[in-house]
Amino acid sequence: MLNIVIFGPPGSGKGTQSENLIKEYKLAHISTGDLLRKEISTNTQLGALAKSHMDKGELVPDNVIIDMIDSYLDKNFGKIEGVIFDGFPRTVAQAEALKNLLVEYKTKVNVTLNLEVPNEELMARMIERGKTSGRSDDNPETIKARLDVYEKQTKPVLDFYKKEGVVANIKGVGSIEGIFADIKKAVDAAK
Ligand code: B4P
Repeated sequence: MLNIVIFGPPGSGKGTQSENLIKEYKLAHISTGDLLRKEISTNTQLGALAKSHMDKGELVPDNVIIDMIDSYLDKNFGKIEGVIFDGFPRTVAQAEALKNLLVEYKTKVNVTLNLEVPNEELMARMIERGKTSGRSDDNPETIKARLDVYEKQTKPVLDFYKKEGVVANIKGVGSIEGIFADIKKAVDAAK
């Protein structure tokens, strides 16, 4: 199996580059952000809970997210050749839970792609995206909160994966194709 974590601050291009990864490697794609937005758009109880956090730029509670991943793996394992984890894990507790879940399936994270993008660029991208995305979290105030949450709660996940020896740093500024070429090199080296 080939399991990839695509990691980086909000707006760093995780979703964008995941689309390229899916085409290239025929892997399953799980975006916790997309799953949560689907719950919101279908007005579920989980969606209402998620929205109350996402609109403030906060993370959705770990137990909710871990349950989503657990049930996804439970339903799909055996049918897939690997997974792209996009926007997950976002806390050290989530990273530990993922490690334990993958051990159950006798597999592991092969590579964590760390997309590096300066904050000014992130802010500009998300403000631009907000003009057309309709995402209620793509406004300057919430973006600031999300960047702050990233620094405090999500960045430590990188140290977790550094200890595991699976981090590949990728410069996330430039053309989407150019960035993907670097990603491909890192993934091929980890296979
Ligand atoms: P996500 O849906 O994961 O969204 P994101 O971090 O904002 O975006 P991403 O990095 O995928 O950026 P994209 O490619 O779209 O999370 C949203 C929220 O959900 C979180 O704030 C949190 O509340 C909640 N959540 C999700 N997962 C969670 C978890 N595990 N635990 C707890 N809470 C969770 O790119 C952004 C923009 O940049 C796009 O418009 C794109 O076109 C543009 N772009 C991309 N690459 C570019 C490039 N090279 N140059 C110029 N522009 C580029």
